[in-house]
Amino acid sequence: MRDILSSLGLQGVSPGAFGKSVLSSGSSSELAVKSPINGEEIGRVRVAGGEEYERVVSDSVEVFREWRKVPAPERGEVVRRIGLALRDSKAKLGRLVSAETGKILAEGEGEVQEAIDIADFAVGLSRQLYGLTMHSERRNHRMYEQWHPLGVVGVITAFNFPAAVWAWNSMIAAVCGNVTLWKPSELAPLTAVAMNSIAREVAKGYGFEGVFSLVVGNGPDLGQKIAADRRVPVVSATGSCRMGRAVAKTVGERLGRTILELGGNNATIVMPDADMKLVTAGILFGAVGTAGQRCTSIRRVLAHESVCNEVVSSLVAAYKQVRIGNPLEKGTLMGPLIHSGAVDAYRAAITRVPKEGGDIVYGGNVLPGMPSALYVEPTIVRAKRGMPLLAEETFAPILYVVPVKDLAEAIEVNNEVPQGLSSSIFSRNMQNVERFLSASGSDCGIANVNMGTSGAEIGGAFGGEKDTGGGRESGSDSWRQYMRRQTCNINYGDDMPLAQGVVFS
Ligand code: UN1
Repeated sequence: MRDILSSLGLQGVSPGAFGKSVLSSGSSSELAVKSPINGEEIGRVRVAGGEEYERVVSDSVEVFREWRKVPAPERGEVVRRIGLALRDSKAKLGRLVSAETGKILAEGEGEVQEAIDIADFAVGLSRQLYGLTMHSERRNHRMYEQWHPLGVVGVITAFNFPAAVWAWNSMIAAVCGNVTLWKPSELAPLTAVAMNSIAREVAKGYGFEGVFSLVVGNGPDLGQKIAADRRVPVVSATGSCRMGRAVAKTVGERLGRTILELGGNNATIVMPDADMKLVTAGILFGAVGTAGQRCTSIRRVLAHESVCNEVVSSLVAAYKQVRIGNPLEKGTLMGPLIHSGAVDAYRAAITRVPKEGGDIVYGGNVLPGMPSALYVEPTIVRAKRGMPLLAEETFAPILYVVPVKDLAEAIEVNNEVPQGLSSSIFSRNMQNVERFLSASGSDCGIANVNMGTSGAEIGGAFGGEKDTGGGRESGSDSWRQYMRRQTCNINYGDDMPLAQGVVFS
């Protein structure tokens, strides 16, 4: 790990404030980063103090003034190079993601791939920031809309996707002509420093190092500073609903924009006509992948009562095969949880299961004798509709299987939680599928068929409704949120006709 860190430029205490240049003085407070794999310290980052924050933001504003003048396809060229640089370091970065978050290597590398993919997407997008042209109702007039960059985009990310979520935001923001101010999770700042440094190094070659700035904090202070800062017109935040509410309130007070991607409580519906092989494989990845710590993780299975027992027994058989251990070792499917607070939340939920009328049919224990105290068993609970636990997102691998009598009830249960990120259905019946996808079907931002709820591709818009916050990041037309729309009217005639036929003379 030490070699990997030093080859990514992370030796000793890494600086935690990057504006137009690396700021290393200022705050003396350091963040020790411990790997959840074995509790060992893998690195240190200096926390950005108030003065450094000020410098970084004023640098960002200054860099934006120039960056916005660079033609979008040229900005795309910078991002293309970043994608190439990420490819060169994919293996190392993937290992660092795994070491810092505890996700298995395949998922660590997959996350870096997600960053590469969005860079490629953004390159194409840099030539496609289209606006519409409308026919004016006034003679000799032209009306059209164009899109301009907004400025400094604040990006607050969570520990579980310490590379990809920043990339979704910053690669798109960059081709749109914005600069990004990143505040990563204090649980995964090393990946942030490494990713950001790669982007900065490439941008530096074009004289624009400060397009990608970074401030590492410890606790909510810096996030709140960003939320309150009028120099940051848009704040994209990923994390808990509690964090999102605080950010939205502060940004809302100054009438800024937010792009929120908050909690999920995702369900998959299993109909009697489903392909059980797909059901088991899809749910296994969705519920156990990343140790249940994706906001898209499957938390609830809504199984038709006629297949509920079959679903449970095939999942139990699959769960028995899951190798839990060091995520850096080949063959491991599940690593540790991120920290002791996550283990406490897992335990607290497990304790509530019988009290609320549920039955633990698999797992339920924290594993002894592991390299750290953060390894838990993936857990399957037979649950009943209405259990309060079902409305909550516990960021751990606990899966609730709820029997439902028909599709209508399944959709109701799918939608009766506060969150609305992702959802899916397993069925080979097109009526079931289309009803699930219809306006009276799933109310979530993502609706999948014959697959789980997690593992979205970057090409689609990513995000969800209700308590998930309503934001959309990544693909499709999410770029529009990082730009301001300007409607332009041009009179190329010799008269002054007014709209709506108004005569003013
Ligand atoms: C998250 O957990 O915040 O769809 C993002 C997925 C990943 C992204 C998850 N591509 O599971």
